[in-house]
Amino acid sequence: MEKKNRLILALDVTDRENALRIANEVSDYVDSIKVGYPLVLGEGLSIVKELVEIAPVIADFKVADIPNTDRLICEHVFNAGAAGIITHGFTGRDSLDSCVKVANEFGTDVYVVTEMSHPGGVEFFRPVAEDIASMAVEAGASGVVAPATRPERVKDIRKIIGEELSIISPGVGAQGGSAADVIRAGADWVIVGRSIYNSDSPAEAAKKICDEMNC
Ligand code: U5P
Repeated sequence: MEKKNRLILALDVTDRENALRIANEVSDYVDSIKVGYPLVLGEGLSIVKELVEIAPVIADFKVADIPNTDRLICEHVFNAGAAGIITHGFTGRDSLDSCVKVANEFGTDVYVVTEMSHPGGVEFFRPVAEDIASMAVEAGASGVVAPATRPERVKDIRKIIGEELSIISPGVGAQGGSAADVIRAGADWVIVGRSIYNSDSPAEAAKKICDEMNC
């Protein structure tokens, strides 16, 4: 993903019309659009084909299954035109390897969740986040997902993954995190949803976050 604005839009609206309107409004300010279950279950995977005309798409399906099922999911997502996919890591190295293999065939990116951004994200993830980050490096993932709600954890995870892998970081705005703080802590991109798509002016909201990050 080309680093221009350091902002990824989490497009968790559930209908096509709003999705396309918001995506078009903020396209100057975002490097990518993240879609997940809310939008894809609402409108089908074909929405990805439409959104890639506006910006590169990352599919946040937090893939977490056996290697064969993971492979099938990744193939669908990349055939639809997504430039990247978010996977879990707790399912183990063989499952992650399967996703990375498909991504390499398509020339796309795999981002692995390390520790989630919501309060419950510390309950089970905290003790394994570093191990998952190391595994992401060893498996040849493109990057990891780490919490903007805990910039100190982004710092810890950056130390483990080094400079080659990217950190994409959700939790800014609605979840309480600060874009500037988490970029300072070592994130490459922030992922922002509600603060942008629920705003009366998504473009202004996106611009404000970009300004905070000096991009
Ligand atoms: N997301 C998180 N935290 C994680 C991993 C993913 O918030 O640890 C996703 C959410 O599913 C949502 C987006 O799509 O990032 C954040 O949205 P918002 O809180 O900015 O509305």
